[in-house]
Amino acid sequence: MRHRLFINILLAVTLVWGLGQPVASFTGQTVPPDQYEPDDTPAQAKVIVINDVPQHHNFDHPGDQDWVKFYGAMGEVYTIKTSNLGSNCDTVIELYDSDGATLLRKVDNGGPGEPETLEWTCPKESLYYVRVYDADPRAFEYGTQYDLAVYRPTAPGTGTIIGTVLDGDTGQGIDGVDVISSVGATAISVEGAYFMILPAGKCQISLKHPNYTTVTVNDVYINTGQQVPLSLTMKPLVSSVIDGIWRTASGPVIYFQTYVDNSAVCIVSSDGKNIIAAYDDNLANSVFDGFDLGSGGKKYRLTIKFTSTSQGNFTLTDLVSGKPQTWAVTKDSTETAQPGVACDGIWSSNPDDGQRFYLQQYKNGGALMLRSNDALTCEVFYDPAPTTAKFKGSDIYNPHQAYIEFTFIGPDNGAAVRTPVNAPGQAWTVIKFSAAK
Ligand SMILES: [Ca+2]
Ligand SMILES: [Ca+2]
Ligand SMILES: [Ca+2]
Repeated sequence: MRHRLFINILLAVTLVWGLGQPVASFTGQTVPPDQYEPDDTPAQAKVIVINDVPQHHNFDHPGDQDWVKFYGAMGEVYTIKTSNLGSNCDTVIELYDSDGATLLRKVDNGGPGEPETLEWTCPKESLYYVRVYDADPRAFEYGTQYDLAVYRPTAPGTGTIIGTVLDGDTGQGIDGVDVISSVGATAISVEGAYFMILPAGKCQISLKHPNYTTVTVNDVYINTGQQVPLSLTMKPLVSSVIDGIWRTASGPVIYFQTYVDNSAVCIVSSDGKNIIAAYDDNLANSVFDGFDLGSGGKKYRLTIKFTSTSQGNFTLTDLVSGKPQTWAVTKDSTETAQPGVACDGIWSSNPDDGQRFYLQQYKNGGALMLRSNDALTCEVFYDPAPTTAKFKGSDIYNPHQAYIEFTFIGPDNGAAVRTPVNAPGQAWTVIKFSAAK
C-alpha cells in the first residue's frame, strides 16, 4: 500500500511538474491504452468471448473504466475474473443489466495486486455488461495492468464455431447479433464475425437481432478441438428498412417512421405543396398500404415495395380517379432514423381531443413532426436542429403559415404550442402515446 501511495504521489508530482515540459519527461511512466480502448461507457463496451483466453487491460488514464459485454443464457453460471494484476491495480468488478445502468452485482474483496472473482447465475437470456475500474481513481498507468475473463463451466472436450453473419440484402456484416446455442454457449457478433466455444456434440444455433428475422440452424456438429465455420445471412425486418427519408429522382420526398407496435407513418408530397400523410397499422410484409389523413379528406392509397434496404418503388393512387403514379425511391444515405431519442414517437394531447403529434428525429440532427387534429387536416413541421428537450419547427410546405414549439418535460410528457401567423396560438399538454421503433 505504501508503495502504491508513493507511485500515486510520484505520478501526481510528475503530472504537475510535466505541465509545459516536453512529453519526453514521461518516458518510463506512460503506459499506452489497452487495445480495447475507448471502452469507458456501456455504449463503448467491447464483446468478451466466453471461455476465451483472458483480455489484457490496464487503466491508462485517471478514472479509466473498462466495459465489456456478453450475452447470458438463463440458468448458466458465469464467473467474471480479474487476474495477473499489477502492483498498482485494485480492480472492482461490477455486473450490469442490459440497460447498462442497473447494477446487479459488485465485488471488491482484494486489495492492490490481488484478483477478484464475481460468480453469478444468469436469471434470464439477455445482454449483460461488466465494468472494471480501480478502487482508487488516482491509480493509473504504471502497474495497473490486469487480465479479464468470463467463464462458463463446460464438460471436458470443447470445439469452436468461427461464424459470420451477413445482411441478406447488402452482404454487409451485422454488428450485435446475439448468437445462442442449445447447449448454453452464447456469443455476440462484431462487424459480422463471432467466435463461440462450446462442448463437443450436436447443437442448435439461433441468431437474434432486433432489426432482423431470427435464424435457427439445427444439427450443428462440434468435435473436440475442431473449428467449425458457420456463415449465415439474416433478412432485415421491414420496419428497419423503411425508417428515414427516401427520395425520388425528381418527385416526392417520403418520410417514414415505424413504431413499436409495428405500425408506421408515411408523409409524402407529390409536388412540394400537396401533402399526403398516411398511417399503416400493420407492416407484416414489404408493402405499405395506407390512407391519407390530410388533403381535406381526399383519399389516396400508398403502396411501397422495397426491393432492398435502400431501393424500392412507390405508388400513389388517387382513390377517386383511380389513377396510379409510380416512382423509384432511394433511401437518403445521409439522413436516417435515429431510434431511442426522447422525442421520437407518437404523442397525444392530454386530455385527448384528437390531437396527434408524430415525431421523428434523424441522425443528421433534423427532426420531423406531423400534426393531425381530426384525421382530415394535417401539417408537417421540420426543425433542422432540435435538441431532445425542444422541437421548434416551421411548416415545411407553408413556412410562413405557422410554427410549432414542442417542449419535453419528461420522457412521457410535454407541451405543444402551435402559433399561426397573425392569429392567437394554441397550446396543449401532451403525453406519449406510442414509442418509435
Ligand atoms: Ca483501460
Ligand atoms: Ca477504458
Ligand atoms: Ca479489489
